[in-house]
Amino acid sequence: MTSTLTVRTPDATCGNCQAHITEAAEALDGVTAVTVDLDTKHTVVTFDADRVEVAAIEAALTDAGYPPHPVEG
Ligand SMILES: [Cu+2]
Repeated sequence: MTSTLTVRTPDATCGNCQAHITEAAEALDGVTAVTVDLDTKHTVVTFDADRVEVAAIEAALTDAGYPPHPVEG
């Protein structure tokens, strides 16, 4: 089942950060799309919930240097 995870990644400041986050998340089996919005600092990960868990995605972002935070509001 396709799911999306939206988190805040306040450490993302430029295109390189976008690339690093995208690369880290897409390295996980089951992640199908990643978008990083540098204005809102929101990262949206589209994934197959049967193949990868939210915790694994969050761990991958943290390992890459961009610890995810809950989206406010
Ligand atoms: Cu950067």
